Amino acid sequence: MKALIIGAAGFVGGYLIDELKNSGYEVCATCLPNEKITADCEVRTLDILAKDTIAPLFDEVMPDAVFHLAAQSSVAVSWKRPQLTADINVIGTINVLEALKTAKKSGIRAVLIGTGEEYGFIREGACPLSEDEPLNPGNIYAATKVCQGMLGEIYARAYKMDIIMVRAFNHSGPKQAPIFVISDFCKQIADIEKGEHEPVINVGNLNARRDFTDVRDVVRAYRLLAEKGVSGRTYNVGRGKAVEIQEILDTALSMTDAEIEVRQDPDRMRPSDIPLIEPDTSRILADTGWKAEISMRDTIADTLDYWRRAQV
Ligand code: A2R
Repeated sequence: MKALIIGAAGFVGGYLIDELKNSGYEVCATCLPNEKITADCEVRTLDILAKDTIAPLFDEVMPDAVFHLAAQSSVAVSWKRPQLTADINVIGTINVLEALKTAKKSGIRAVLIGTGEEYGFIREGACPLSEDEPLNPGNIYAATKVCQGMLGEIYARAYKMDIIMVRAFNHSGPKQAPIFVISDFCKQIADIEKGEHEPVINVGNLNARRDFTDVRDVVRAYRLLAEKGVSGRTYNVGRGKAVEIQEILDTALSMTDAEIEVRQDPDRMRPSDIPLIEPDTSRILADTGWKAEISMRDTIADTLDYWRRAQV
C-alpha cells in the first residue's frame, strides 16, 4: 500500500509517517517549500494553494490513500487571520478534491482531517456528540473545517469518490507546539524547572471540559480509517471522556517538585470558549475496532519529559 500525506511537516504528520511505515506502507509526505521533513520517507514540496501542482503529484506518486492534514490549524490564528484560514482550509481542500477527481489513478481513498470543534455551541445534553449532531461552530477555524467536511461529503456523493471525513478531538503529545494546552502547561513547568521562568504558570479557562487523546493513538485511528472506514462516512476520533482543563493542570503539576503559583492570564482566554466538548466514539469502534489506549497521564508525562529535554 502506498500513502501520500499532504501537510506532513506539522505536529501530526511525523507521527502519521511513523505509524504508516511501521504498518508496512510505502510513504510519500509533502511539506511547504520552507518546511522540512526529517523522517526517512519520500518527501515532496506542495502548497495546496498552487492548485495546478496537486494532480501531477498524484499522477507521479499514484497513492492508494491520501491523508489530507495541511491546514491553518490554530484557533487563535484563525481569529487574527480569517481569510488566510479560509484560503488554506477551504480553497486548499477544494484544490485537493479537484485534483483527486482528475487523478489518473481512480479509487484513491482520501481521509480529510477535521475537528471536534465543528460541533461548537452544542445544545444542553448533547454530549457525547454523535456524528449526526448538528454543527454549530464557535470559531473561524471550526467553521472552515465544517466547510471542509461538507465539501468532502459533496464530492463523495456527486462524483462517487472514496472519501472519509474525520472530526478529531483535542490531541496532544511530545513535540506539539506550546499554543495547545497540554504542551503549553508542560513547557511552562519545564522552563520553571530549568530556572528560565519565574515560578508562575499562566493559565486560561480551567473549567472548559475537553476530550484529549494521545497523538500516537490518533494516527493509528487515521490508518485504520483508511483501511476499514466506510466510504462517505464521517468519524469522530477521540477518547470519549472529557476532562476539565483543571485536571490536566493538576496532573502536570503533580509531576514536578517545583513550587509553582497558578495565575489566570486574560490573553489565554479565547473569545467564545465552549464549555464542554465530548465525542461519542461508537462509530469508529464499530467500523474499525479503534479506541484510545494511551492514558492522559502518560501523554502528559511524555510531553513534560520532551520539554525537559528540549534545547531552547
Ligand atoms: O502553517 P505551517 O507553516 O505550520 O504549515 C502547515 C501546513 N500548511 C500547508 N501545507 C500545504 N499547503 C498550504 N497552503 C499550507 N498551509 C499550511 O499544514 C503545517 O505544516 C501543516 C499542518 O500541520 P499542523 O498545523 O501542525 O496541524 P496538525 O496538528 O498536524 O494537525 C493535522 C490536521 C490539521 O488539518 C488540523 O486542522 C487537524 O488535523 O486537526
